[in-house]
This record gives sequence, structure tokens and C-alpha cells, in this order.
Amino acid sequence: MQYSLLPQESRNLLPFQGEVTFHPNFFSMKEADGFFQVLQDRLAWQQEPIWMFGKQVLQPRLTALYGDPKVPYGYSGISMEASPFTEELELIKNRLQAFTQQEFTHVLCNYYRDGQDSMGWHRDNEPVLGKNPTIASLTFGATRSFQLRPYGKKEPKLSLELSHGSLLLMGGESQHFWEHQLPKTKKVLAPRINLTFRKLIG
Ligand SMILES: O=C(O)CCC(=O)C(=O)O
Repeated sequence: MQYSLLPQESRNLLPFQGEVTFHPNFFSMKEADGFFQVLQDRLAWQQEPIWMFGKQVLQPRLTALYGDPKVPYGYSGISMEASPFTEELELIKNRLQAFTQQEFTHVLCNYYRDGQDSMGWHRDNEPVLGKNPTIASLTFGATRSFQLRPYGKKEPKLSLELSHGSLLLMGGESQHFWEHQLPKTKKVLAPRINLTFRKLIG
């Protein structure tokens, strides 16, 4: 059964097999400014090594994981331990849950120091996310391009400008049939914080 992400008027941006909706002003500019500062200052940012083509390399960004510490989460050969939600993350989670009518247990936080930090093509399809996960992705700080393409194809099909205070929702079958990336760019010199809320099945 095709799951429908939102009952509201939001338009599905994917042409087939999955759902992606974009909500540019999910937070007001004032709220987004405040969250950027507090998240930058208070989250436990670290640069973790990952395995790529049999070699250990540092990820081109900083990360932190929050949520239920009893449920382990990992990707690309690393296992991350979650810290309990901070007050700000709990507040943001509650806003998202009220909007989407869905439950989230964890948030993977990404800090892109500038346009040289990035995330390569991938799907959020670890078994612990369940069959058709909803990923709620928030942006604070610099605007960055986010690309989607059908899994296994070479060319990006869709490119979105993820702006300060915006929410991107990916759901339905999107993590089976689509992959996404945040490419490097020389044009962006400022940092960006991305929070991706997920429900892990412990
Ligand atoms: O920073 C972004 O918008 C992308 C994050 C992402 O793809 C992920 O955490 O899986």
C-alpha cells in the first residue's frame, strides 16, 4: 500500500515510486536563527571515520546522534551511540510529530562547515528504519542544493534548494527507489546544520 505522507495541501515532488514534500517556512526566520545558534553551540559534534572502498576515511562533515540510547544505529560501517535528546531537540521533535502525525525516536545531526563538506549518494534504507521510513529533514544556516535520482541511474533528476528553517519530508517507497545527496560546492562558505529525524525499530 502506498503510504501518504501528509494530509495537508503539500505537493509530492517525486514523479513515481515515493513521496517527497518541501515546506520552506516550517520555522520562522527568528526561530531558525535561534535554533542554529543553540544547536551549533550545544550539540556534541564529532568527525567520525567511515569505511569507503575498504579504507577508513574521515567523513566530510561533523555528526551527532540523539535518541533512545538503547537502540543502536549505524551506516557505512560505523556504529553510533545515541545521547538522550537535548531540550531543543525534544522541542523540535514535538513540532515535527504534531505536523506529520508520526513518531520519531532518533535524530541524526549533520554539520557542514562550508561547501566543501558534503554527503554522497545514498539511501536511508538500514533495516532498523523499517520498510517505508519517513525521514524528516530540517535545515538551519546556509542554503545547500539537495539532489535526488532514481536508484541506479547516473543523472540527478531533481534538485532542491534547502533553505534556513525549511523541512523536507521523504516517505512512502522513496528509500527503495530513489537516492539522494548533498554535493560539494565552491559557492557556499557558511555552515549549515541538518537534522534528520527517523523512527528506529528497536
Ligand atoms: O544534509 C542533508 O540535507 C542530507 C542528509 C542526509 O542525506 C542524511 O542524513 O541521510
